[in-house]
Amino acid sequence: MNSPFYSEWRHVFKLDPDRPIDDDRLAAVCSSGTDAILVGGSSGLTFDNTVDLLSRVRRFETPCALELSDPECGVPGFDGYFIPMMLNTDRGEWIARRQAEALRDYGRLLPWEHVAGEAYLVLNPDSTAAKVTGAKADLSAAEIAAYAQVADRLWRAPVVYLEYSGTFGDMATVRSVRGQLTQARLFYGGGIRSAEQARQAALSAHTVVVGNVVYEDLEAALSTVDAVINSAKEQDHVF
Ligand code: 1GP
Repeated sequence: MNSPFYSEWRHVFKLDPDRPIDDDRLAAVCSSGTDAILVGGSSGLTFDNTVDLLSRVRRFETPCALELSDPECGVPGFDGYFIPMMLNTDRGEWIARRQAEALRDYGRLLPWEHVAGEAYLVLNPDSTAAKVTGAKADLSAAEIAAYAQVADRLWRAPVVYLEYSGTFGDMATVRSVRGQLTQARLFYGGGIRSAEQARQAALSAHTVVVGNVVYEDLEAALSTVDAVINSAKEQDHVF
């Protein structure tokens, strides 16, 4: 079996189709040396704004994947698709119901060799993602580890995503989760606003996702790319 499309990704910029980004900023982000552009957001995604962003990113060679949380936004032509499944919510619609409805309607159209389930743990209670999904985000380290095992060992999800969106997470917890995973790849996202935070995240997770800072401080955003790639090289050298 071929390696999954995301298996080498260390650094990813996440862009939100619902947030304006001018051509210069988009060019800088896409030409930064990042491994991929991930298109996704917690609200305001439509078919039209998703197509628009994809077509603009396509002017560059950087791979581009979509987090497909709303089947209405199922735009063809991405290099890969992640289907988010929420771990820490009591609302079943976010665990499997919406996904089942999407597959009922669109499953036969999906390029399955480029599709991966993404088991999400939303850990910032103030984030839009937590509010939209009703996530119980205030978890102890032991609870986080247990949810990660559900995803990795029981669901065999290929990706576990620790989502601290908007706030920088606890790296000791992130490292501990990575150490317990048996087959899943660990994505970390949340609150990275500097090269140093990016470096710490790269030492803790397999893949580092950088979002908001792209829109707020481009220079800081761009500095995260080298920080992650260099940290990855250091680790490869050591191990
Ligand atoms: C959001 O995990 C990503 O889904 C990145 O988080 O926007 O806080 O960088 P930030």
